[in-house]
Amino acid sequence: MAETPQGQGHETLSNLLQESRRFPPPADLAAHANATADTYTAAEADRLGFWEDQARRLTWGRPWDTVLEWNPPFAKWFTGGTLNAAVNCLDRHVDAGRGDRVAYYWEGEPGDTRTITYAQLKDQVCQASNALLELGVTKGDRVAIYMPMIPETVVAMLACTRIGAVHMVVFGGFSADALGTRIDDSEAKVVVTADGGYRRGKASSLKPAVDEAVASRPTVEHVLVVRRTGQDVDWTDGRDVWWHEVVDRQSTEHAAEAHDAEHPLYIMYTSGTTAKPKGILHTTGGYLTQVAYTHWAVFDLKPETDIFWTAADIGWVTGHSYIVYGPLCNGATSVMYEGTPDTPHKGRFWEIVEKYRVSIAYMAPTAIRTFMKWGEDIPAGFDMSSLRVLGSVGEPINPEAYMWYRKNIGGDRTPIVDTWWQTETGAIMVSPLPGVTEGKPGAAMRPVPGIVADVVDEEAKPVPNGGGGFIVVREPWPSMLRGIWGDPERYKDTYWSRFEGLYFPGDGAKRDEDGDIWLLGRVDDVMLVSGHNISTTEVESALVSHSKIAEAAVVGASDPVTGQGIVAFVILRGEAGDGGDGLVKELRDHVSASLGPIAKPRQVMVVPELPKTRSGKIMRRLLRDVAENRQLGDVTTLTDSSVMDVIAAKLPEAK
Ligand code: 6R9
Repeated sequence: MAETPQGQGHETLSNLLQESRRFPPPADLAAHANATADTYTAAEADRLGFWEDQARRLTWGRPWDTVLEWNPPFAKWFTGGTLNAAVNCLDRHVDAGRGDRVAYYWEGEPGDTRTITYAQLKDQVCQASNALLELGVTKGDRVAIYMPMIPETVVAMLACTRIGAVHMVVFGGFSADALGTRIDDSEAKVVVTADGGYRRGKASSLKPAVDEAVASRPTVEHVLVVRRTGQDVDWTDGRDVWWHEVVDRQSTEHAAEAHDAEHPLYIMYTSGTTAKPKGILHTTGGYLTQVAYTHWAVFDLKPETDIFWTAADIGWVTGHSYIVYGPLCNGATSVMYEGTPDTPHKGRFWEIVEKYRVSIAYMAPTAIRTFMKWGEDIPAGFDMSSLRVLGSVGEPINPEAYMWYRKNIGGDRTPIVDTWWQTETGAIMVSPLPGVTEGKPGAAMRPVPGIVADVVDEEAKPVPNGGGGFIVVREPWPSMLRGIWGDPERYKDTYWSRFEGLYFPGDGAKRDEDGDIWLLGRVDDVMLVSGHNISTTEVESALVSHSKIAEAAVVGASDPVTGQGIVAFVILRGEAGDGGDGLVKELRDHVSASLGPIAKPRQVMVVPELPKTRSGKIMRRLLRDVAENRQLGDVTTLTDSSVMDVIAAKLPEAK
């Protein structure tokens, strides 16, 4: 067997960290699965033909002339074709007699609920489209959406796409500053917001941040405000308008135009775990094709019977693709939840699963590790027998968390699909198929049909089984980003310059002995200790596999002897108390025993919280700043910027 050359790519440490159990697809699921093993064969035999077949899931105004125009690194899919995203999400289902089907069961945090059918959603979207037109928004204009998780957020997005405006959703937890820089970059003309929303049992405000952000930003002509909480808001006459005053009086008729397949659909700023946020641009035909296909194939979605729930925020790409566009294109019934998982009690998610009989649930490992911390008694109190497929997204899922999820949420019955993708890829790229692939805790397994991804070493050579390196994508895919808003050079530099002719997502990966793919975290987060590349993910998984640890974040801090030394920040499980006297030694020894002495942390610090983005990704660069006694870098994409003060206060030696 060929070896990964010394010092190149990642060495794979995790041989000892093996959860060797395997979970074949349940027989009944496999027997009726949407996607079968043949799908891979079909897609390999004629990749572009396969994507054309998937594009036929959509309703086109005019069919495409050319499936792919590829001028590396710029792709155009389905050129010559026209379609309207809102029509694909709504009108065609209503026209086919499915208007009474529920699109969303919406659950507000305080317990208020709304049930919205496809016909109702279509009417609301038409009204909002007419309102945006009245406010002067025209095709191609950018509209910022800074909202809580309420149905109007979806209505606003679809109203934009209906009239050909480009939405730019900013996570409602971000600051005025983060909103402002995104408005600057996208030159948004209108901001859609709400007075506030409910989080952690109380009304939080949004409008003051918008007021602050738009005060010095003349591109913004209007602020359209949904009344959600009823709290007092400052008002700028002429600029600010209430949603209920402007939208509700509009006609529910709006004749939608079919836009070009490559017409911009939305801009989404990346989570920025490592650098300044980038405005990722997605267009219409290819994006909808791949989100609809993957939602159907990866989750085995049966629109007539499934209740689908992505427990994520719409301000994250996961919400765009798998709360809004994928489910609606497929005519699915989804659950949408406004608030936090521990309000008013720590069983809220499972109560929602029980209440709506959720059959497919999709969430992030960070949430799963939080539930682990709270203990298995909590989910045990609810009937979750309706669940049949579980999904994970956002970070590598540690084998420990996978097993906990499968057992305590999935009743040891449901397959788990660990889906790897990015804001930039638009849709799922690497994932098991629940009716085909054997589940392997911690592995994302293989590229979905129609995607050509690989693991390569420093020289772009494919690694052999057992080898580590970088994940790359070899061929353009329908939902790929079309660029970085206003910055084509940065697009080329960031994604296409590392390896000639290959898309470089920036993640480390390995292939195991079976050839299956494991993701190992951001390359920027990889540590170099005494000449060895060590993945933060693997050390974190080793720490989380210790019975006292719920969450861990690991960084490489500069070290005079070893180049970098491993510094671990850990959160204890509830039942572990203060961890006991010998905790630090215990953990260092545990990592050493699991992965080898080279991976033994130099320091271990117990902290109450970790700095995270809106999608729950740990911002290791900030922890690195702490570990190296530096001033903190950009904190605007943190969900809660006070976390860094809490951590610094715990670490006298790191201040
Ligand atoms: C969808 C989303 C993208 C980055 C990506 C990678 C990490 C996402 C993952 C995963 C391992 C998975 N990531 N899913 N790593 N296994 N199943 O998260 O988009 O916010 O742009 O983040 O997230 O590092 O490069 P985005």
